[in-house]
Amino acid sequence: AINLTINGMAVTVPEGTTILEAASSVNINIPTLCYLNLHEMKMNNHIASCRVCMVEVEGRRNLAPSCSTPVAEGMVVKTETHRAIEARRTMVELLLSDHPKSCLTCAKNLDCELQKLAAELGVRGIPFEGEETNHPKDTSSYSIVRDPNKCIMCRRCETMCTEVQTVGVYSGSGRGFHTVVQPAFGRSLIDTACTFCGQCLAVCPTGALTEVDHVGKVWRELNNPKKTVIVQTAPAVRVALGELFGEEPGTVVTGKMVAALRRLGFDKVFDTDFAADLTIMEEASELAHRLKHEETLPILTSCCPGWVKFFEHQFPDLLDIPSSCKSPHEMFGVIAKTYLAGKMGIDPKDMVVVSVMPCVAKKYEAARPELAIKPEIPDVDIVITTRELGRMIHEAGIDFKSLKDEDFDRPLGESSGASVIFGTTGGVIEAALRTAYEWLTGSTLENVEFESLRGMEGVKSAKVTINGRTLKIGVAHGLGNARTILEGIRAGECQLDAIEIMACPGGCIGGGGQPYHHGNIEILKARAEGLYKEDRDKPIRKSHENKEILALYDEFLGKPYGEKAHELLHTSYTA
Ligand code: HC1
Ligand code: SF4
Repeated sequence: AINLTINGMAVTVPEGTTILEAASSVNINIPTLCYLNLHEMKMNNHIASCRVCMVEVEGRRNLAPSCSTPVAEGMVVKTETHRAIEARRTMVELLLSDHPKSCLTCAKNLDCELQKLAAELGVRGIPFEGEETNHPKDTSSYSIVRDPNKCIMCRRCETMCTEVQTVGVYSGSGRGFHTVVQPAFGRSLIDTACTFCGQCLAVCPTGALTEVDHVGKVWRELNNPKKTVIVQTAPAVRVALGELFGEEPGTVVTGKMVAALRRLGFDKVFDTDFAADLTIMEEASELAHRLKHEETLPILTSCCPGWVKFFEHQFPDLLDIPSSCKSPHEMFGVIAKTYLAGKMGIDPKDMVVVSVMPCVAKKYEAARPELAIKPEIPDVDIVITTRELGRMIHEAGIDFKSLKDEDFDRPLGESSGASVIFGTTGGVIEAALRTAYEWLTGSTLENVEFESLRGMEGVKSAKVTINGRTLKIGVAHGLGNARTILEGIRAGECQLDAIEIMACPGGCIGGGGQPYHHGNIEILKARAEGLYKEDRDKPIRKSHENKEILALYDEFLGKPYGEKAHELLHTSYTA
């Protein structure tokens, strides 16, 4: 252990700790900008480029960047000297000197870390008048907008994309004033291997990376009297939306969210969770089918569109192993435009399905041509993120906190606890096991909670014995972890039978469309806990016990994994 003093306080920390971490362990906050800390996910931005976290270390002539300076025995650190504060303010002023001053109209207004720092440090003018750059915006994709003029070269996006996701879309190019972090050869995102996972925009401190905004499109449909506009909400939205209205992370706001969606004018409010139960019926059947017919294993979950894009692009030789199930919100869309439209007596052309998702890749997924009933009738019409829904509620002047809880519309509104946990890493495979176990053994699964599949560790595994055969289950979140597993499969070294993969660290709760967590893993843990709580509170916890699902098969779909289910609920992949 190392002993040092920070602002006169004695502090003892393990060797290798940085000054920043040591300070934070005694609740001394040093401002940061380029820094990222998601250690448990092995994610650090080490470049110390922004110099905003400078502190004074006794005996050293120069200030030290606290994020990258390790502690040493007997060190005396001062974080609040006039010199340190002045240095920080100067760094922020320099960053602002060539930064667009369009904060009022920026998509990151009030969420921008640079703006917040300028406010906290009391920047009242910019002494250096720099030339502003004028790079074109990249609006080539369905998911992400890149505005290079707002890039401050912190390189968090590059760390995220290259080290955590191993996709490697971004790198610094050009020199000096004209340096910019961008895809190689200045390509548009759509022409790269980008998976649209949105993790780069989740960590971008400024408005350089934001989601494609579909709020206007939703308002237009809501105001079109010819259209029946229905909405569905993803599992992870309900434990994060409240953060936009002052609730603690992880607060479950399902009832208020439903009430708010009705106030916004949606004709029906449904739950993607219903379709998550439907996905389990299909996926568990597919697993049972592959086991029985000794077909290819492992089976991989396929509900995450960032992950789907990743394996299509990077592992085109393995396209036969992922499950053929569409993702839950796509399944929901297709059921709404067939079964529900029929029940309601409306033409599917006049129905608009809006998905509220924690994810920006879902925007791109909804536009995939094969995920449609006909070319002019997509399964899902519009996807908005949790943040965009929050904005609509603010725009409409709804007092979210005072709303009384309301329940989803029926049918297609009922869901099990299994479907709720889809939103966190490990949840999809846990949900699948609850059903597969009972179907394959014919006996009741008493303890439905698979502890070893939970938590924030990057790769997790468990063994489950079914009819004398031990199934090996794996979970990976973050595409770098997924790559490790896929390379094992390609090399024939992977012993796993069923694997869940989610592109975003933490799963959907950490999606690129969620309220910004600014690199704080505790927020992800709180959201996961919120989902596990909702699971525990549900009267049914297994997908195959959902009565509305059973009725849907009875009245409309026939058998799980049967002919009609294949036609509507399954898809295929392209290299
Ligand atoms: Fe997800 Fe899913 S869990 S992919 O993370 O399978 O986005 O929440 O809606 O579709 O259900 C996201 C979440 C979501 C789907 C489901
Ligand atoms: Fe990389 Fe994901 Fe960002 Fe695409 S969306 S650039 S894959 S981090």
